[in-house]
Amino acid sequence: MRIIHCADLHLDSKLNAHLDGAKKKERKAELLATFLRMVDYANENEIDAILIAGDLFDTGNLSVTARKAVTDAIVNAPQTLFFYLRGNHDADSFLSSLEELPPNLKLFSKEWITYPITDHVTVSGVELDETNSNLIYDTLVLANEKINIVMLHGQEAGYEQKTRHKAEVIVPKNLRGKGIDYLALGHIHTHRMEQLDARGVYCYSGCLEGRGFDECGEKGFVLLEIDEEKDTVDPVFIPFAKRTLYTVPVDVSGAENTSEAMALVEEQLKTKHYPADSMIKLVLSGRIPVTAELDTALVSSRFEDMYYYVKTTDETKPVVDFESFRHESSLKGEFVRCVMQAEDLSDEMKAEVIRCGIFALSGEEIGV
Ligand SMILES: [Mn+2]
Repeated sequence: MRIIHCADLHLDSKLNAHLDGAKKKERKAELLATFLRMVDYANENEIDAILIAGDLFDTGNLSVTARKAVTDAIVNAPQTLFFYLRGNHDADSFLSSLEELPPNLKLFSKEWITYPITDHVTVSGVELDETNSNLIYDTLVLANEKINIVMLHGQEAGYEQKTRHKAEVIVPKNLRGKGIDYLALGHIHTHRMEQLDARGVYCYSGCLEGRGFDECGEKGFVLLEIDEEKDTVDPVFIPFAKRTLYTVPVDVSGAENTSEAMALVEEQLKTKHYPADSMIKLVLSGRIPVTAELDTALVSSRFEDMYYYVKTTDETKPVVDFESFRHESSLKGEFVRCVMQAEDLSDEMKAEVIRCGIFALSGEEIGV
């Protein structure tokens, strides 16, 4: 038997925080298309069930397109069971829009529900909220002789919260010794798998597509190969995203202008071999002369033909070569000397004031 474990698809995500313009709309469509492609994969590879461990949708405010596409994908794959456990982002609008529940769509509630897939394999789950999240550990009862898959959506206790939205906490160690073979989790957007106890593992599948640069690297789902005779569950991560996001730090220390910075960026990109459909965030760092002009928009434009999307952020620190201004008998020189003597400014503050002042005096735009 083969089962897909996915989570955190966040369909209909507005992507406002991550992208701009037409790309936003395109990526939104791509998120949905990747879900549909995963269902095609299931149809083509004799997958018996798809576990959706929460956050199928990003909000309750669903487009007709997403609602219809997901419904049709489920209805048109009657041989595949869809186990849909709602996460903190999922509202009721999808389920309430269904005229009737497709027989292959299995849902969960605030109390444990166990579904047998075969005589020997079960899928259990419970949807967490603030009232039940502490109570689920004592109420889970599984048959020890079966292969037991359990689904939950929440933040692993002790794991740094990176997502912006509050979710219920899961304490995996409280689920030890319960007869779990595979604990399919959702909420954390990076794939990771850990030993639960002597018998089972717990696993976040991660999201199916990265949306922003806090979701870099390979994204996809977990394919479970279950051998009912040998009593084994073998999970394998399958990268499946249409695009991968990369954050690329580039040290541009010493660059006197945008051209020199771009040369350093180019050098760096040459050593990587990112596919042309990637999304790239260049993070420029290092110390550059206070007089250096650095135009991040130009840097992005320069490389945007090489990739699907490029954005650039400037995290450089300006350094003031005080000596070069000491004897300069110009307004700039006078200004720099004046700032350097200010006693109530930190060195960092002085550098920033000088940088802005010099650009203002040169008639350049001041990027702050
Ligand atoms: Mn979530």
